[in-house]
Amino acid sequence: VKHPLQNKWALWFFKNDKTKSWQDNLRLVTSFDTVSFAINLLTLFCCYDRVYNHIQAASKLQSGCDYSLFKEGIEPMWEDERNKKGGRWLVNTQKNFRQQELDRLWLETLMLLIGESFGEYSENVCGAVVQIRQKGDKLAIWTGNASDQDANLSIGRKFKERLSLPAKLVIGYQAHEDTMTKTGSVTKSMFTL
Ligand code: M7G
Repeated sequence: VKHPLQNKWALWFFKNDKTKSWQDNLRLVTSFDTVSFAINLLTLFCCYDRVYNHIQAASKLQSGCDYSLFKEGIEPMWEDERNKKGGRWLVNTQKNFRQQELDRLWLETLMLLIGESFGEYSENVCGAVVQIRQKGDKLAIWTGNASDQDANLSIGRKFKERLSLPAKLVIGYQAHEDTMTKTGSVTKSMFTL
């Protein structure tokens, strides 16, 4: 029996090749809408020792790479109609965090999305991104409407709680519009948790 998921999801991979444009570095890996496919995929993400595994754990990617999981039909970029007015809850991690915790957090995030864990606000969720960076890896959930404070706060609380982040680690919600046009290196958060 093929148990359907509520949404169809697409996994994307970004590899930083400076000779190409940002959008040309983005590749669709696969899309799926069944529970069994999702479980297989999640298993691949955590079993990174196998040589035949073409999907590597996030922590094993090179610096500059991203994975994104988005609802089918939404491209993992600011320009998409469904992201344009949205924003993201951003978790900034410390350098030493990658080996210990990053894969666990990415798996939890994928399960939150695929499991439609945000109740009435699951519809506001567009996708999630993990970014491997020298200066500290990043993990984010993207939502579709930066002005919908109730939805975003509820999603942010659930995200922080499910990842079991230390209470002192502050996560911020940033509108893509602000990220896009930022002048300094830090985008101002609309709210923090
Ligand atoms: P990043 O990879 O999100 O963070 O953005 P990083 O600074 O830690 O590497 C780096 C750059 O990638 C941005 O300044 C943009 O030039 C480009 N970029 C990132 N995103 C998410 C987008 C996007 O959605 N659309 C476009 N056109 N460029 C993007």
